[in-house]
Amino acid sequence: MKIIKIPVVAALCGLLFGCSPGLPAPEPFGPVPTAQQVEWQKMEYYMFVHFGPNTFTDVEWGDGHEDPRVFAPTAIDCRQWAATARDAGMKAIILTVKHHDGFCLWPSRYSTHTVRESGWQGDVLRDLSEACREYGLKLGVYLSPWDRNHPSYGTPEYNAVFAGMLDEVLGGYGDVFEQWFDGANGEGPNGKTQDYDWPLFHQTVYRHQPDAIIFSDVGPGCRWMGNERGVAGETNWSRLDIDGFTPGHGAPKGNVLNQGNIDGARWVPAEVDVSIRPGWFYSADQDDRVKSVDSLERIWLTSVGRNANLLLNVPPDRRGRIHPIDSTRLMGLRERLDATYSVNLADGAKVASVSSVRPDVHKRFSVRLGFLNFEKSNATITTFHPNNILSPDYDKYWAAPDDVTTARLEIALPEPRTFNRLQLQEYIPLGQRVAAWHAEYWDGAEWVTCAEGTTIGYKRIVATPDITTDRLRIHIDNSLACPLLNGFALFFSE
Ligand code: FUL
Repeated sequence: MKIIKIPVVAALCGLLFGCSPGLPAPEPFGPVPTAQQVEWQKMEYYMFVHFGPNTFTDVEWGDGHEDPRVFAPTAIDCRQWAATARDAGMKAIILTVKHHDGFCLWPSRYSTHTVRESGWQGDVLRDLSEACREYGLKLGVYLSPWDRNHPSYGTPEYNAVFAGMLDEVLGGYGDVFEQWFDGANGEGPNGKTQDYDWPLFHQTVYRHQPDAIIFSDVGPGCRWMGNERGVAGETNWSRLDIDGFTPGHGAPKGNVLNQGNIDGARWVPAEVDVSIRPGWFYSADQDDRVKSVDSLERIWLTSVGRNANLLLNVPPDRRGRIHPIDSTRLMGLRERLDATYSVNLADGAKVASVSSVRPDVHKRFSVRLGFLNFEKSNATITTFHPNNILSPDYDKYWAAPDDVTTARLEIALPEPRTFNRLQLQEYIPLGQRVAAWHAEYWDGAEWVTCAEGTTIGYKRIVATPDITTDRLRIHIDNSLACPLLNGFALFFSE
């Protein structure tokens, strides 16, 4: 009896219930970010802090022989760094707890070249972790595997030493959102280079900080984007092939890091690291070469505006404080960004027409019982409605049907408005898809192209001439799978 019961019930259901067809949410396309990588991407902007003996010796790469007593900040104040970062609109600080000279900014028991042996008694990492907590910032650490001081460097023992240092740093100071691994791998004090045990290093990071993003030339959490000028590729895929590559000498070519791989097997988004000064470490003779607000704003467009996060280095001076020139520039940039990006000129707009929308799974169904026919209908669902591109809700997106790889959306503004920045966003939790797009505006007589590009990714901002219009069209000219957009905005920069 039991064997036939199920098919009978199933058959009856088939007869009695009818469900209109529709499409479920799109399948992920290619590699997709982890939840941590999506949250990381939303951070957009954070501070790099290079600080150590080099600050006191005016060199960029200490050789590891410097007397640790040279490290002697006179008025160190990590709360001042945190206050500056917060007021600049940054979300975190990443500190060089050990640079290539091997000097540890915490009193490591694995080294005799640390703050403990220095001219200053304390623990910079402790102070900064407390300051970050106080100011609502996340904390990240840069720990250079290359060590020009440690006697075991260049021998297998060093890998255990380095893992021990990671244990101390990642296990003793609270949450760490990003572990920064420098690719530089030169000779140590005994003239040898080191064969790094990356699997051991990664396991150690994840054991203490399972949610951390690991930065290196090849991720796996995020990648170096190939230059220190602050310029990510105009084409920038968050996908990368990393099998067979290693950080440093074994890394993919610079242009690959800069643009990613269109069909890369792993999700490894780009991070743009650049210094506000010519050098990474503070040097008084560079006080007159701090980047201008204009230059920083250009970097914003070539980093955050090109699907990358911006890690801007602001090195404290010999007092152990951020120099007033640097903080003035940071606040100048903040004012400029607020003046530009806090007013979305697409507010109140509607998508007037769209070439296609993904139908919802239709939630209407009918029940037939003999001659009785019950109709039950939920309101029309608009899960993938094109107006979602104008919604501030990150997880609402417009989607095309599965087989559609080109599209056109026409946007009507409530009245003519003047803009010179156009911003698009793809819904990356389901993968990166768009490979070519352009935008047009109606000039009163015809459609005129005002922006074009290849990739979009998490965020793409394009500077345009000043344009006044009440109608725009976004064309997706090529998408590797059905496009999903969750953001469209217009801004004006004075
Ligand atoms: C490089 C290092 O060699 C520089 O000194 C700096 O720390 C930069 C962020 O990374 O690889």
